[in-house]
Amino acid sequence: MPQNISLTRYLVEQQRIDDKIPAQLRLLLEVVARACKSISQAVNKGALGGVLGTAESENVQGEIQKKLDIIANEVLIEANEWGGHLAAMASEEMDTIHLVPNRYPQGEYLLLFDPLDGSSNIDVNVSIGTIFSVLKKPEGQAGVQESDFLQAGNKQVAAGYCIYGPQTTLVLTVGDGVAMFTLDREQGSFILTEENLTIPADTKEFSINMSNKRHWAPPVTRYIDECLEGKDGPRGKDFNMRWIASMVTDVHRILMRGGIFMYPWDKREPEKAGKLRLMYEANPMSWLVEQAGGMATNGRQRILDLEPGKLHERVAVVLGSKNEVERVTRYHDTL
Ligand code: AHM
Ligand code: MG
Repeated sequence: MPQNISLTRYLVEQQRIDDKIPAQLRLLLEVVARACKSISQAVNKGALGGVLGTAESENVQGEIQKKLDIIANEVLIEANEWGGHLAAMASEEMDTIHLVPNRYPQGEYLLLFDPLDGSSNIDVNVSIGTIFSVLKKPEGQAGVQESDFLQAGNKQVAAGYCIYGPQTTLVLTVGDGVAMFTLDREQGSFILTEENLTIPADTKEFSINMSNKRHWAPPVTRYIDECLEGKDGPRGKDFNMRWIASMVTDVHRILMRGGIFMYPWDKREPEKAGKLRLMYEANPMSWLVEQAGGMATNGRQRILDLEPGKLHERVAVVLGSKNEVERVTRYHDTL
């Protein structure tokens, strides 16, 4: 791989290939990356920057907001409002969509994000991240409505996340494989550090919040029980478990070395499909995983084919190494 390719150069070169990244989309991705750099700085300062702890507010999901949830949300909005590449934004932290103010030109893209995923890890200095998904505004209409955002994940034109961990790393797809960039703080830019990330089809590592076991549906219990039986059980091998409670970090591990991640439906709130949000958590992560050769379902159907009914819709998530996700999905068919 050539050395020292910045995100900017990578995007320009991608744009030259069949105009794969139109100019507005390139600008959008650069702006999101710039916003992630600011969020990364705020995260790094921690207590010194007065950014830890809880704010006085709740978001639309009824969750108490952390100061950093709000800061990250504002950074992303302010960075993206004026460039002329966006028509509107939607976020986990905002009840409804945020239109680009009239004083700025309107672009053709819609941006969705979870500004700070893994909020419960902020105050304990464990990796957290920003997840984003980009859609095109439907053609031939003036203005933007919330319903314009309700497109299946297979309509995404770009998706990615930035993880704030020991390194700050941006992982991106525009539908042609997955590329990874590491923030070089001296240069102040994201540098390409890996291309064509690939998830192995088999794994010995699963990721699920085991404390919810008593609430799971039978196919999930069966799958995990079989893993726990180890090499003397039906799977014939020992499994390891990891659960970081930041989806962005758990999925990053899977992109790096394989594994299966699950946040399944459970019976505590049967009307909700699960905890995670379809449009700005499951869809972008599912596309990245598929682009890396993995698979993502809600236990029954491909996540990217689900037609969203509302902006903050929740979904059960099973994603990662293909053969394992296929197995869990098969168990849902037979139980
Ligand atoms: P958040 O977006 O409010 O941070 O919530 C989503 C997070 C995911 O990152 C993670 O996989 C999950 O919630 C952890 O949930 P739990 O605390 O139930 O294990
Ligand atoms: Mg989240």
